[in-house]
Amino acid sequence: MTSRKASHLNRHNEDKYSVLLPTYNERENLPLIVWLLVKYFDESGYNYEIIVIDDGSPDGTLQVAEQLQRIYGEDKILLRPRAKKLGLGTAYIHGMKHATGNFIIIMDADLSHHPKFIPELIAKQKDGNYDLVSGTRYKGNGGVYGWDLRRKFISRGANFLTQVLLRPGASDLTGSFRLYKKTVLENLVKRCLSKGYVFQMEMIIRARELNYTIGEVPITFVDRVYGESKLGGNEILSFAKGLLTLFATT
Ligand SMILES: Nc1nc2c(ncn2[C@@H]2O[C@H](COP(=O)(O)OP(=O)(O)OP(=O)(O)O)[C@@H](O)[C@H]2O)c(=O)[nH]1
Ligand SMILES: *[C@@H]1O[C@H](CO)[C@@H](O)[C@H](O)[C@H]1NC(C)=O
Ligand SMILES: [Mg+2]
Repeated sequence: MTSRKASHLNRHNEDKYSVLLPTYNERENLPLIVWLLVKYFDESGYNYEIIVIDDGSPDGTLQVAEQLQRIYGEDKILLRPRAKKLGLGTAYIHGMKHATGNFIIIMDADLSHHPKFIPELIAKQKDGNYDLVSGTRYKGNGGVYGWDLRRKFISRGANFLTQVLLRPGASDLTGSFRLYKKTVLENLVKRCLSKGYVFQMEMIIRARELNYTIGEVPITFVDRVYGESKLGGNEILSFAKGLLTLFATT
């Protein structure tokens, strides 16, 4: 189907997609990710809004976001900043409170998640009326680019360990490129206690517990080019702790 045709078809669709973009020091990445989001949404014709949740980035990300808001309009770019870095989990909850869409898309703002996959997430959701659709790096054409061996090993290892321990019914647990029905996401975050990398995983585990249906779409994940990576020994340790806590409590 050509994009013009799709755009024509979807314009009268009642659904609205709220994209939550948490940012911390993403000054270089934000203009491009927003431009790509606008491009793919305009092409497909779906109604959308982009909610930027900046946690007091010292690099001036919020000022960049304000400029983008002037360019694309206040109905398309919503700013919901917080004064300081309070973590990803609460950033999603904060952003969600202001979302007006009946669907929520969660993704990283560092260009690791390409907006070109969003129409596929949406199509998949419609296909089976799934409660949530998760991008997966571990199925079909999915994959990871730009990671060194150490990082690939850690990610694969974490995923494998979780598969064995928790049998979650989804192939990519630590990824964070997902589409949720808003009511489903609200219900899930209420039940999720973990922080950091474990949060994404707990969301899937809880979804499984609540018998939510999960669709999957292969995605490629590209390592950030701009900005600093934060995966260190501390994160790995807290991930292991979180995983064991989940194992013990489910
Ligand atoms: N609002 C907010 N956003 C955050 C926070 N921590 C990270 N982010 C954003 O969340 C997304 C994912 O964080 P990343 O730092 O890319 O995490 P990662 O992909 O696991 O690690 P690297 O890309 O290797 O650094 C990015 O858009 C970050 O800017 C936070 O405390 N608050
Ligand atoms: C989920 O489905 C199982 C098996 O059908 C059932 O036993 C369980 O009560 C359901 N849980 C919820 C929360 O609906
Ligand atoms: Mg990243």
